[in-house]
Amino acid sequence: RQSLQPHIALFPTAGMGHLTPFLRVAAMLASYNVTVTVITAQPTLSAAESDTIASFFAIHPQIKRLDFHIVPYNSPTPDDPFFIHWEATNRSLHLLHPLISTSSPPLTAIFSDFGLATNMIPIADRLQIPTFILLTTSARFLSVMANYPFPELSDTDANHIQIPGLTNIPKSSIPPQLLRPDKSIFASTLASTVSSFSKVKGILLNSFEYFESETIIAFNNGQVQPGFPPVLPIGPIAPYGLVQGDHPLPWLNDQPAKSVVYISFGSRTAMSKDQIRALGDGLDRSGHRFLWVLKGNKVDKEDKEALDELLSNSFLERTKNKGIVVKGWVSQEDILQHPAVGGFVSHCGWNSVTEAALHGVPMLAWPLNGDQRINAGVVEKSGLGLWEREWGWAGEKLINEQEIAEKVKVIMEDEILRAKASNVGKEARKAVGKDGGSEKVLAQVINSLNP
Ligand code: BUP
Repeated sequence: RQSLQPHIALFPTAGMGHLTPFLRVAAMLASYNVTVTVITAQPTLSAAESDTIASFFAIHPQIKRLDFHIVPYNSPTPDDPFFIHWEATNRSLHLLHPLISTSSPPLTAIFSDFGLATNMIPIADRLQIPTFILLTTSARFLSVMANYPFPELSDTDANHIQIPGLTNIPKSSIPPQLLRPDKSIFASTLASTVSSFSKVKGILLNSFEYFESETIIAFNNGQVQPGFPPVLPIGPIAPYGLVQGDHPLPWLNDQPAKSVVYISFGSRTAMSKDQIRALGDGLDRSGHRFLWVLKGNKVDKEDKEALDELLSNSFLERTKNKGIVVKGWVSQEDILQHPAVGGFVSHCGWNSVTEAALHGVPMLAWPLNGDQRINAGVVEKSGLGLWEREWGWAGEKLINEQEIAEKVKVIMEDEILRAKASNVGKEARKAVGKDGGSEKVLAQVINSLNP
């Protein structure tokens, strides 16, 4: 099984939040002269995923493409469509071995999404190659995962989950589906993944020492869990320069430096109509220019409502000279590095957080689901932004326009916050720059995989 260079297969689960970092790492590996195969589960759930996959392979012809056709799965209980897709992929994974066992040159490692790791490890074992998990969330959320299922809580610590070696985490930040006795797909996938952690060679983090030093150190000192695999910060994983979607850039080019607040809640979060209206009024009241990416439905193919069905004509008319609202895909990486952008209102999907970190853009963390409250804690602690904890999970309460306007003004006007965020940006760029911590870790991983 001799070959001249490593050959790594990468396999993300469904959702842009998973596909994006995998494609970025694939492009990075290819730039180190590694042979790379990207495996994607087909058909994809969202149009954003299929469009992105098509344009990625068009600009990276040297990267091998493996479309893995999954058997559809009808969940007996209602669940998030992205998690149903994960489950379908897991249930189809026994079909993968013959497709990759004859790869040329032979595979030397698999980088798996955590959601597929349990079923991927036996395949890698048969091929006698290591599995790495490429983590799509924060190291801090990994510390929650590593302690799941949570032990029975005594009365005294009923409001916190204990994380050995680190500060405890309030239950109010734990995704509610992990605290309920009924098992969602997310909860059961997590439970099985946790038992796989000890079998992987390493966990690659889209994070960097400065950003999550306490957590990374606690993991690598064995304090969070003895025998845990090394956690390997290689982030913030750099964009790979895909140009796609509706471009608000000509509009941004006409705005003064740092005058625009960018608002996006990621690829799979739609707010209630009332909350959308209050957010619009809050932006208007803040007095700042804005660029708002608006979603009306979790799955983009089903997002059919026009802008004027989600926002009133009077709002659109009133704000037409100072803000734009976009429905559809934008290139967030171009927006966050644009000089006109001075702040980012975000749901704190981990990719969005690391992208804001890379460019030092002050954030207003407005977490709504999943790992996002834990990620918001990282944003707050690192100085990258503000988090108003009382705003709760999605739909828990309606946040009114005045509260929103006040917070937007802070991230756009507070010079101390801006300086702290800018410092995070400097540290992030140092980490991925030449001889930076993350750059060195990635080079070491690649060297360790030389056949
Ligand atoms: Br929306 C949108 N353009 O219009 P997150 C998102 N993105 O480039 P999510 C665009 O998609 P999970 C758009 O830059 C980021 O890389 C954005 O990932 C990009 O959130 C990615 O931020 C979205 O992790 O995923 O989509 O909610 O739930 O897995 O966190």
